[in-house]
Amino acid sequence: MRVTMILPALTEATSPLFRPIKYSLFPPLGLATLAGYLRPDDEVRIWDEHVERLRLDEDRPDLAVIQPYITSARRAYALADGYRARGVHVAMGGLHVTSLPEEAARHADTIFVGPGEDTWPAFLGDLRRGEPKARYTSRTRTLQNLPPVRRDLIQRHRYLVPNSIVVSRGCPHHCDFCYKDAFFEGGRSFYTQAVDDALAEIERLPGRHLYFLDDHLLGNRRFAEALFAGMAGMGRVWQAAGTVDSVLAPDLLERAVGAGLRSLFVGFESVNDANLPAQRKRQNIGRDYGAVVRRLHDLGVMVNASFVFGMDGDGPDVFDRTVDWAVGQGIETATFHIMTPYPGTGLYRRMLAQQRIRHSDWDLYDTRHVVFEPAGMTDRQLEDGYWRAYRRFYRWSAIWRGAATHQRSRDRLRHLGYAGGWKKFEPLWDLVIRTGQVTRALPLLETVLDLTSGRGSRSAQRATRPSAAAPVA
Ligand code: B12
Ligand code: SF4
Repeated sequence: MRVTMILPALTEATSPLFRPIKYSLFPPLGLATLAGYLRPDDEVRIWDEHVERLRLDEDRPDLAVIQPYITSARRAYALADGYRARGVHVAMGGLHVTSLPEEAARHADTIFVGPGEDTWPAFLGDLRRGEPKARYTSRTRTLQNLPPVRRDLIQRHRYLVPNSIVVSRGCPHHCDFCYKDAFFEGGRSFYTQAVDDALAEIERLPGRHLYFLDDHLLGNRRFAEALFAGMAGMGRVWQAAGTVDSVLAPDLLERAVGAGLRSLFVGFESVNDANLPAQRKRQNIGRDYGAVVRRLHDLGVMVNASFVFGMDGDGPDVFDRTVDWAVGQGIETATFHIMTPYPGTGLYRRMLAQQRIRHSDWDLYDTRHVVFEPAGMTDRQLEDGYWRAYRRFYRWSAIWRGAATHQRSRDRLRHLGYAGGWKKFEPLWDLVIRTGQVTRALPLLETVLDLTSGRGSRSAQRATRPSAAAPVA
């Protein structure tokens, strides 16, 4: 069987003028995971429109597999329509399809609702027998006995972070604005690989650097402890995401650092305590955010802080307050978002009931545009404030001020290198991407990440691997 798998891009990512580095960070891991279920004699290719031009006219496979995110849905549907017009069977799945199956079904022969580990192999069997169904809905949630991810189909040289990896699905929490509950509805919403399988996948990855794309790598303590114990001594440096409560949990972060954690994405979401209960962000309520940052920094872990603007408790002062706090804490990088009600989420239902959704132009659901009616400010104030926050946080004076908060000179240097490197040299990154040299920058990233006093590694030596740790969650 001939199969083409496509990750479509939003327009900005394909611009001939300027392409932000974030679109050349990670390969299409979801598609490479699905490709693992194909047979060795199937002829398969993965096209990632973020990094290459698609050659559609010549392409007439037996099956086209397309993965739309909300911002690329329009492009995904156009590609799907084109393939169907050429008589190709089109399959679509993933987060956006699960949120809006009826919309996606208008452009596909088969759609998948929820994660694909059970439904995708069932579909492939049906298709080979000539009996594909129009819709498959996931019921069985497990990461046991997965075929290996087809990393051989990934063009590693096109990505700064070719070693992205996921060892779990979902998260134990239920934040109102998050896509997670909608995607995993009808089954378990947090489950992990067997620790030995995760370690084997890590062993297969060349080089030192890893980026865990798991929603919450620290979400299952037993799994995380066993994973970190298994990774200790591998000499990896890695980045991941975790919640504020997991950072404060005793002795878990130490083990992560001992296994090579050097930077953590943390969802602080809001410096306004009043916003948290409405967003069901229970794991953040009453937590001392300053203590979270200090604990990470004390262990040599850089912080990538995520903030959402436009919650109902936010007024026009929220932007400066957030940036001042983040800079004052010495947070190295920050990601700001305008609150965006994704279809399928609790937030979307609430906004819809209050008639506050402005439109369904998914292109603009990119967390940079206001798509709902804010309570505490105008649309203009919200969008301007969002852009101002980025400018203020990443101006050199703020980067210097943030770096100066660190006690150790290596941490100050690392702050400057990392924050400056990401945001101050975007045109240089653009050039590096266009000349196909992006992987050459990986050793630099590894060096900057590893500029740490390494205090945490000692604690990890103490960590032992629990014996009954294999299948967890
Ligand atoms: C890495 C990442 C990115 C990367 C690159 C994406 C890539 N190369 O895949 C970058 C940095 C470019 C990025 C950018 C953005 N992202 Co992003 N990103 C992610 C992240 C953290 C991980 C994605 C991933 O690799 N997951 C691991 C793989 C294994 O899972 P998967 O891709 O979902 O695939 C599995 C299933 O979905 C299913 N499946 C998927 N497709 C199909 C198809 C078929 C036929 C079948 C059967 C099954 C199936 O099976 C797969 C294997 O298990 C997710 C969060 C998350 N946890 O998923 C957000 C996420 C996908 N991003 C999101 C958003 C909003 C964005 C941005 C708009 C944010 C912004 N302001 O810039 C942009 C624009 C994206 C675009 N191009 O349109 C949202 C999407 C919401 C939605 N409803 O679509 C997410 C969920 C985060 C969130 N806030 O909720 N992102
Ligand atoms: S902690 Fe993060 S991944 Fe988990 S539900 Fe909340 S926003 Fe979603």
